[in-house]
Amino acid sequence: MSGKIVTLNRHIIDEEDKYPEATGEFTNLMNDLCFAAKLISYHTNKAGLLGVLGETDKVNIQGEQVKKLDEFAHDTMVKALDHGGNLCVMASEEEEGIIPIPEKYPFGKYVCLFDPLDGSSNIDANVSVGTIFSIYKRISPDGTPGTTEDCLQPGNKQVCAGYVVYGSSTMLVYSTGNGVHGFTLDPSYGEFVLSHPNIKIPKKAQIYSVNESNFDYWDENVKKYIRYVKETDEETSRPLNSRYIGSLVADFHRNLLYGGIFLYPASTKSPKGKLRLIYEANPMAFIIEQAGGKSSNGRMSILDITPKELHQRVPLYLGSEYDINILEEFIDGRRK
Ligand code: FBP
Repeated sequence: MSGKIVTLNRHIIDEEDKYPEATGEFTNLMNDLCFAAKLISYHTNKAGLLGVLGETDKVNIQGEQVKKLDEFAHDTMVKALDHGGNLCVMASEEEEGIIPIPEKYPFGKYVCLFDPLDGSSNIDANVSVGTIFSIYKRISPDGTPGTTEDCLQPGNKQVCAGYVVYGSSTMLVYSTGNGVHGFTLDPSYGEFVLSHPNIKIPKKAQIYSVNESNFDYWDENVKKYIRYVKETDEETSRPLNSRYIGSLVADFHRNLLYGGIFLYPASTKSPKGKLRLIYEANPMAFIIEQAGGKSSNGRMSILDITPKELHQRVPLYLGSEYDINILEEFIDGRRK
């Protein structure tokens, strides 16, 4: 590794120095989040040995059977974040309502929304999974318990977003609005070290990622776009290559680095889409737009949608601007 070694902690402190009004609360919050990620990474890597594979007897608000590792990741995030005095409220994919900060702890000025373990269907097969997080400043009065309204802010109000991918190595990728930076966990000394500074998505996609088994349930214009990416045309570098893992974090991370478009359209099976706006779509949209790409629900940027419910779903498209523009032209009929 040439040049200076920049740990995540050092990077966050340097980022915070850009904000003269900063109090250190954000740095503390990110440190707690980073600790949670290390603990989840350790358990994910050793899942088969620690008896955390398989299901619990619980069903979550999404109607999904809760996996043991889902539950572990959720509990770890809550326990790592609830007592530092940095948060006023949290929300998680695994919890129906908002997660209040216990009265015995101080109420901070930040809000954290998270998907503790994304890609649950892949856990037991040792396929990459992840954690997704989104951070806002509170809008309710300081010093009081946070509210649902604090959690339902549009994505363009995020002060930070990111994800951790537990794959061949564990990486944490985040942005505070000053570009996108990736850190690799060195398990030998337990530090996230800067390995991918200032990530920019390639200008054009070479990959498309979608669950094509839903093809028959899609809107005709979405079908037309998928047929378009599969046609042969050298001039526009088509066909795109098909890659789909079924873990949003893993599919997104690959496409961010290699250049690709991720699609989870609405369908007659899921008329509002499958993926959740506040702790899946918004953080990934923040990252892709910070990396020079574009997010969309087919008509507008994901970041401009005002959430109405905690577990609201949304059609989700993420990729380079060139590819998302073409997709939107198919969806609104400008392209046939
Ligand atoms: P959770 O695992 O957090 O519920 O996430 C949903 C998810 O697994 C995404 O990671 C992934 O992109 C999508 O669902 C896969 O859905 P499908 O199996 O319908 O293709």
